[in-house]
Amino acid sequence: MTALILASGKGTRMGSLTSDRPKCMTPLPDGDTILSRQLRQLCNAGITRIVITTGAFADVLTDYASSLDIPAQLVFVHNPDFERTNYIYSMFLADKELSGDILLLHGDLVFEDTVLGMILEAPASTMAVSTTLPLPEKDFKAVISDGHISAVGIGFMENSAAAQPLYKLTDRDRQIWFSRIAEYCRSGDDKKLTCYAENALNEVSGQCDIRPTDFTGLLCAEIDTPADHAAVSDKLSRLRDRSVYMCFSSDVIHSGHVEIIRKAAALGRLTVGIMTDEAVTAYRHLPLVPYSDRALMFSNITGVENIVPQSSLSYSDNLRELRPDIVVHGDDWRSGFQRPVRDEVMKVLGEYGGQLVEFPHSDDPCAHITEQRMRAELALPDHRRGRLRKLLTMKRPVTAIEAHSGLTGLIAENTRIYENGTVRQFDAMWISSLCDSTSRGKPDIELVDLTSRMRTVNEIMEVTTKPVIFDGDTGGLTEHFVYTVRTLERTGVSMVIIEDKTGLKKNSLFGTEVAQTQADIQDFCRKIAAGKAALKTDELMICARIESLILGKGTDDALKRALAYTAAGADAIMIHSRSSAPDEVIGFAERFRRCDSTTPLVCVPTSYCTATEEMLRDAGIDLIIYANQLTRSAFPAMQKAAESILRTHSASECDSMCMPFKEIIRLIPEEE
Ligand code: SPV
Ligand code: MG
Repeated sequence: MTALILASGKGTRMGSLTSDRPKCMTPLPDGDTILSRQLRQLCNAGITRIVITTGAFADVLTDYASSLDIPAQLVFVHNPDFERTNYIYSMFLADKELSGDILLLHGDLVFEDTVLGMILEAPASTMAVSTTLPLPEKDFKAVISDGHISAVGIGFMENSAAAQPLYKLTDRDRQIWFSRIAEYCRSGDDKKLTCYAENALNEVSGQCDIRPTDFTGLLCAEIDTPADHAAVSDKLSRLRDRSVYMCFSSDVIHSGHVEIIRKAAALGRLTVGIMTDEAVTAYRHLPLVPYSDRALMFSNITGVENIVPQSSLSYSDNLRELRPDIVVHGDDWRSGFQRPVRDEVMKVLGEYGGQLVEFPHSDDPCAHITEQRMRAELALPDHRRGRLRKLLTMKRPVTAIEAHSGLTGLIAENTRIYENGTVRQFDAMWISSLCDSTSRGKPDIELVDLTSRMRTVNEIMEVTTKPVIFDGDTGGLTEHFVYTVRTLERTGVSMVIIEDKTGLKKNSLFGTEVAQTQADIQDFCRKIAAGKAALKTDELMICARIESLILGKGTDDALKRALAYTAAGADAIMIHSRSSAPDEVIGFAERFRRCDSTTPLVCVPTSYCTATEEMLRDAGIDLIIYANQLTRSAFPAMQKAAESILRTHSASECDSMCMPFKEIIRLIPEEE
């Protein structure tokens, strides 16, 4: 690519600084001049041919530029009429030296490498603009409509942003603009030689595709006056000391990460925040690679000076503590669920004058494939089984929702809501005996055999990655239970919950309306111990479910059983209740916690649905299971649709209750 530097002007506003040299030779800190800095930056960016237009002090400029030993071909185009023409005429004269895409810049422009990189990487023609800087009094403004620059000028126009004369022009757009410049310069009208070249551009901008590149937060400024010179020199000397912050939550490092880290490190001293396991779990899934390993991986990338933990999706705590000059992020968070996080970052940066710098998000196909592979790993039994136990150590409360088919499994897996910059989703799935039986049109009395139940489990596991909690009913005979736990363990189930009932089991929500017998404490303890002894790993959790409150035996009995069951080896205790208020569950939880502060406590708020997660967590509950809501909500919807067809003799009314068929056929994407 060829660069065109316009350096013909006199720079009269610079006073004595331009009495014996052109403005582009004005000195900057570190022994540079504006021009030597530009030339070095262009060469570093890979530009090998640079056309410089000269005018005032042409010889001084030519000798100076040639003496710089720049590893690029320098071509000088002299504008002999520089006194009575504007740079539009220099561009006209330089046209014969140009071909293909070009970079166009004014010789008095000082910018940092990052801005040049953004311009060069832009996918189309582009101009440097700042959407947040105040509009300058005298300098360029660009009108942006629909993501395109439609006009550039110094007058105040609607929808305009501060702009700087740094462009990349594709071959096509260069030809369109320069042809109109040629018409201006050949018109014989003096006014067309003294106007801005952008006047010609504005007449043809509709035919061009020039997009803004936002340099907000970065140095890109013209030097027109000694005051500009002082301000820019000051900013330049402070560039190296800037502090920069970024955050990562990824399990893998791919080229996109290395690239954005390189760009961030070019802006200053880079601190990388690594999201803690708890933070990643809250919004995505338990990371496959733990925090300490992820921190180590990122600390070894060139450019990373410092690593700190970031304990939530929100940056605010770290920003307030570290007060970085710049936060770097990909521009993909301008929309979507991370938008509120970005808004908060902007607010906190605004509190102390920090800046946000966003780079275009790169959709790296390799990164996508790696991400898919990681997801596939999450679904493997050995990866899935232990995750519930880990989750229980890092999150309270853990939540699970029932699933009884591949489809409901997908709802449990994929349903998310975005709330104040965080994501809420279920952590696990509950394979309810009630819903599994109901979906087969059978009563919940341990009639559906283990083979059929395992088919449901496998169907769900095939299309999901989240931990599975299996409703083991009574666990059956102890002699049978030991085989059940091995089957579940091998399949990758994370927890089996067995209830302390014996004989013909009926659903607990019948309470004492039906005859149900609670198991003998010692017998049930033996079942738990036998199940624990049968396990090959310590990952599948056996949870003992206490039915004392369901059967009207009271909290004392429940507590006595809970302590006996944990002593027998239960990994967790589930307390069940069919009361319409959560009081008895909360009362039990508080008493249990006084005796046992660690064993996870599980509850199923079906009848006491008014209980909030916060309320249950505060009482000491660790795992909340929403045991039947998908089945209970689907059944009336299906029944209503069926009734509507019968009533109206048509599917027309029912259609509005249904998901569009175009959506249902795409609901389950085929694997690529
Ligand atoms: C289930 O979902 O099958 C349960 C919970 O065991 S309950 O229906 O409340 O008994
Ligand atoms: Mg059940």
